[in-house]
Amino acid sequence: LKGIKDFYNSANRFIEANVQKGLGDKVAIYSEDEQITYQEILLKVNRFGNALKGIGVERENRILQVVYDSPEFIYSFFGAVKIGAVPVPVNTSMKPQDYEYFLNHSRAKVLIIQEEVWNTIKENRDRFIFLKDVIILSENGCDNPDTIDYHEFIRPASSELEAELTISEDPAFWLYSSGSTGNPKGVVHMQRSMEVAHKNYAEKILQINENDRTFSASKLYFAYGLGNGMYFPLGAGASTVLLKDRPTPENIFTVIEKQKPTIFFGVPTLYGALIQYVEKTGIIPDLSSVRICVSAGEALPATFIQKWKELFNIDILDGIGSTEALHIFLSNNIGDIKAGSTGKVVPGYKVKIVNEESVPVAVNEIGDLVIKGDSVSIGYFCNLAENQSKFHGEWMYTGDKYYQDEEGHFWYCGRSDDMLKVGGIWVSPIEIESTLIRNEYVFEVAVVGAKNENNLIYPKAYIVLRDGVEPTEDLKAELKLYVKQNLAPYKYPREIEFITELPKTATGKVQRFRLKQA
Ligand code: 3SK
Repeated sequence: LKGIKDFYNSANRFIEANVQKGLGDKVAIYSEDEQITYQEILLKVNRFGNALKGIGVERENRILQVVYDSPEFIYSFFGAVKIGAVPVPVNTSMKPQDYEYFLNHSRAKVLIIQEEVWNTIKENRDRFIFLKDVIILSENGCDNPDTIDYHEFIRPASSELEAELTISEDPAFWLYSSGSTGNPKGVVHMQRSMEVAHKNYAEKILQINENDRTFSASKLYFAYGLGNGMYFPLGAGASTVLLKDRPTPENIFTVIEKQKPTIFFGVPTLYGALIQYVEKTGIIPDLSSVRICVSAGEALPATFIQKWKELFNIDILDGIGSTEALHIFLSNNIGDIKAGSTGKVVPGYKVKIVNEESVPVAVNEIGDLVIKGDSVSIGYFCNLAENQSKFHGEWMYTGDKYYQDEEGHFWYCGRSDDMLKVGGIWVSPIEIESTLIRNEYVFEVAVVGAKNENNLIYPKAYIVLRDGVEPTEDLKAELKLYVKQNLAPYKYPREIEFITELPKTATGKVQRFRLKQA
């Protein structure tokens, strides 16, 4: 047939293939007290897909998902993908105006949403101009007018479904990328994207296999969590542990002890909180099931890697990815960890560090990190300006400043727009932060550029002190001296402000732009 390439539908690859391989009876999902097999997932995916078709959903229609980490997330995601529709998972703890933005911007025809979240936005329904049907997930049956109860929706639907004839470059799902400023961007991913990220990172770096059981503190609606908790384990015929609630040290440790994952995924702030919990309570949870831990989202302080190893005898692999790349493209390796660095290029990706003229810089020189690889997004939906600035042919500008050392390890120096030129010299706020975080009084720190009376930039440190430490002027002087003693003296923060918590995005990234405005 003219105009038709080889067919590829990722629902077949990640769900049906496991049943065909004979894993139908294997538990794929551990979710609270439920255990769900691959065969059960396949039937529910098929029913959801058929039910969507029943209300007129067609290929390429978007389905906005506001769904907790639960089996229903996986059924609705792959049910949509299987019929060629495009699931758009978003954060479940946003404000009403954010959901209005997601619904109108994505032009989703169908919304699947937790009942308590729907209750916060239902009065705005006539503002959702493309939305036709609302499917409600609730604990005890739903009595919301003009909506469809999820269980009623799938109950009459057939559990037999042939996948839509999509190709590897078809749009398969979107994720929204929050960025530090502006409206969220709809990042379009292809049918092949999950397979590529799985092959590159999950197989080659994590060495994931059928015996693994993953547990991600980062939620499925984030690019990081989506791989960690869904398509990495399913792609390997392994299992996933899902946690509906917001992660806390207590529930993370409880779930690990109960469900015994082999791979745990977190972000630096969470590792910090877990370490602090152990240090404060003196309770050392049993993490002996875990063979490797992973961190991403921002640079992981070397001290966390060391402390985690001392407490649990487990390594943390630090890496960096992006929503646009779908998952991690620079990473440390099992048995080859350089604490404080982001490691090396994940096989399957190509990476360059370039100057303002797009020319590669020398070893140890800071520049912009650009990457290419087959899991990189085909672009932002309806956002010409951002597409033009970010995507240059096959290469994508990550917006991160990096340098590479003689041994090929990459070192994070901050976002492109966070670098500070102090007295004509580039200063990395991250370098100052990673020095201050080693100080015994400091719990968290963010460094931004502030302006003096002559509009010249100087580094200012916002510091959250450890519990019980007094925020005195003497301590400020001591901390400045500490930086001067540990870094080139010109890098010391000219000003220090003690605050009770750092402003962060939902993914735990420090929002430096808010500190800059402070
Ligand atoms: O922030 C990251 O490092 C990351 C990692 C994996 C997938 C997505 C993201 C944003």
